[in-house]
Amino acid sequence: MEKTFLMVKPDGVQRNLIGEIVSRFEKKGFQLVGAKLMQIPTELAEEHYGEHKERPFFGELVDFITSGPVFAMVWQGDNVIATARQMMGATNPKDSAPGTIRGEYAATVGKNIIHGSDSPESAEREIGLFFKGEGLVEYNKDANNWVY
Ligand code: RTP
Ligand code: MG
Repeated sequence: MEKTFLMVKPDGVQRNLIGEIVSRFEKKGFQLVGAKLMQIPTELAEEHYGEHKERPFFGELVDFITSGPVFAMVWQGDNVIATARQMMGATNPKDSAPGTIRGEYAATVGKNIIHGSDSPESAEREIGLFFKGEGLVEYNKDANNWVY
């Protein structure tokens, strides 16, 4: 089953949006298989955003993502990587559609609430970086097993 790495950024945690964001992915039908509230060490932030090392905003990006706790998650489901990106909305909130997470809750590109892996390769890399093969669970979600 496809997995992706999603993370509520420090601005989302500060603004009490963890529940709202988790709720959107739960209601969509994806399955949460790992989660933790954590403060990202600088080295991990630099590695996570390594593709942007040469960009002018790199320093600001690392400072921001390490500025407070984040809520790191792994979700699974069919096409979860691309669908989560659609649910997040465009990187720059000026372009993100109403109804998307960034479209509803973010106003600036530097503080855009949520991170999501952008390809199967980055999902595997980021899950490895943040969960190191630990802390993920496997379980069935069949309501008929427990509702009655
Ligand atoms: P993310 O990696 O955080 O999920 O965001 P993304 O894929 O939608 O966007 P990406 O191109 O990977 O950029 C990573 C983060 O860098 C910040 N950024 N700032 N000042 C700027 O022009 C600028 N451009 C990008 C954003 O916070 C973006 O989420
Ligand atoms: Mg990205």
